[in-house]
Amino acid sequence: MKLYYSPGACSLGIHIILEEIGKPYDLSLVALKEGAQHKPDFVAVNPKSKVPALDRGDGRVLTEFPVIAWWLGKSNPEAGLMPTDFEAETRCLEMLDYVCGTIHPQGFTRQFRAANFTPTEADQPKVVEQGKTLAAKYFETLEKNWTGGTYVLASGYSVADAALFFVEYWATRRSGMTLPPQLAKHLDAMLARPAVQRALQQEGLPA
Ligand SMILES: N[C@@H](CCC(=O)N[C@@H](CS)C(=O)NCC(=O)O)C(=O)O
Repeated sequence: MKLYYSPGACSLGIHIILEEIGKPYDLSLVALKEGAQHKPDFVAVNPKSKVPALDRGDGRVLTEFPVIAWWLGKSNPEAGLMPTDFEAETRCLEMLDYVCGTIHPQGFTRQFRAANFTPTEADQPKVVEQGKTLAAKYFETLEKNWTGGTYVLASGYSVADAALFFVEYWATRRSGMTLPPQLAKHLDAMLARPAVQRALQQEGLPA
């Protein structure tokens, strides 16, 4: 398998899942800051010009974080990263969707790519503030409705934790936000996992 990633991008969550699974895989750098996602060699891999993208080992590439996470979890059952109980699996997919479909784009893409949300440069600081406000609101929603223990699902550790981790990491390391208590504990629990430490180190990111 080969993961196309950019250091500190949302692909970090998939990188963590691969480290948790522990099977051999390669990393292929797509330097977003240099616009590598738009270069023909990567567009041939993922025409959407986004990371993560996962070559499953035979040239068949998967895109979209929730689907890659689900596929990795299901195809490596021994790693125990995708709940087997139907209700718990459904809740896992629900969490993946909330992180990747709402918190990431509405909360953080607004902060990191403000120009995508307004044609007027002078309005960009307002877009960044709006992103922070939304991200804080989404985190509060998770905090108030937390049904997990240490990890976000009541069923235990899963790919959903790797997803929640990357937005928590952005919030605290890039956005200067303070997480509500339960999410702060979740972030700490994730940082204590060797797989998370290895992924951060391999991407050259601070713990
Ligand atoms: N819907 C995609 C979104 C992935 C995404 O937005 N990735 C960002 C990095 S965090 C990216 O590749 N951005 C490149 C760009 O916007 O030019 C998913 O869930 O995988």
